[in-house]
Amino acid sequence: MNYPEFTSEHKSLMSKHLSKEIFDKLKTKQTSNNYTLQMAINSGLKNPDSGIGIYAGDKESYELYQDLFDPIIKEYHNFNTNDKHQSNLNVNDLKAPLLKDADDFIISTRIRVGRNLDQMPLGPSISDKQRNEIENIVSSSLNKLEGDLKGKYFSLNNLSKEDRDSLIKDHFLFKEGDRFLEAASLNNSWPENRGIFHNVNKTFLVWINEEDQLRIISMQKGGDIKEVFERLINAIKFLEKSMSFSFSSHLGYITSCPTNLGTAMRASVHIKLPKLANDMNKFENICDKYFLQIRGINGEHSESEGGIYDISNKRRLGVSEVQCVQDMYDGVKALIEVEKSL
Ligand code: ADP
Ligand code: DAR
Repeated sequence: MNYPEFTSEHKSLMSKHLSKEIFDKLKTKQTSNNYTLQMAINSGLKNPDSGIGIYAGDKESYELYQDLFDPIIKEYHNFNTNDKHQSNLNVNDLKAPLLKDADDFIISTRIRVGRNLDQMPLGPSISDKQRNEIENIVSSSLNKLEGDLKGKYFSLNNLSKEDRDSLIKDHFLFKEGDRFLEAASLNNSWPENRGIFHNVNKTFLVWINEEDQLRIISMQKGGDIKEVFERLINAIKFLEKSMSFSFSSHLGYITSCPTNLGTAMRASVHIKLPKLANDMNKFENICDKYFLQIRGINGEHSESEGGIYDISNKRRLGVSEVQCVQDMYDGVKALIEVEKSL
């Protein structure tokens, strides 16, 4: 493999930090899962518009290729090589009384975490056999859930196109892997061993073998952020009884994309802010102050519609799960106050 010819088109943190010196040091290495530097950066090379441009194929990748991952993690998360990550999933530490205007502005609330099984490589380098094993381990555990988490697992192969499209339209199911995931080998053998578990009310869902091996999701209409968080915590604690998730004291929960490291949590609301939508400078300044990210309402790389935005925490690594949700709550409260004042 020759040193890539990066051009001004390449916008990713990978292209910014992959010097010829680092490339020459890492280009012949491979992890115990035979995951190479070329595999790690392929998505960023094939998609020059990538923001990050690199994926890990296993927990080992973050150490073996740390000369490249560390400056990317530092720039994205403001997190240093020797920093430690602390998890906190105690809902009692969250200060989030129901916002009195919640239902006037907040259409829905969703909090998700990514998880990967400790004994497996990550999605970019797992085999078809391992992906099948993961689906069996996770779905059989989920099918033992009781109470309001009780539900059913649906493999993509067993869902009609109409049902798949309806679940995607209603924001419950992932879209088929995009070109970034495709070039990272995360769509390999699609749709085999991919699927979704959900309870009757679709307030608790788990995606299996998308970008991470699990995406554990709690969501509901309205703005009761604490109730959504509590349901997610209960589900995580149940799953932890029957499976061990990949975790390190430095990087927290290990994920295929470095942007999700740490808590692997995105806590979001779909919120109506039509007046702030007319003053994006003010809107973005408030979001920056509260460490919030603005997205469209159909997931990543989508646009806002009708003055409705997906607002979520930007910080994931070096802060706890409680802090991620607190960031989102405090920011959403501030946005509503400003929207009301305009
Ligand atoms: P992730 O948050 O897991 O990284 P995306 O941002 O792509 O994934 O969103 C996945 C799906 O979840 C999309 O259909 C998106 O519209 C939906 N979604 C995200 N946040 C909310 C929310 N607060 N309420 C309803 N749906 C949401
Ligand atoms: N599209 C890739 C990943 C960005 C972060 N989003 C994830 N992980 N879904 C990029 O490098 O832009």
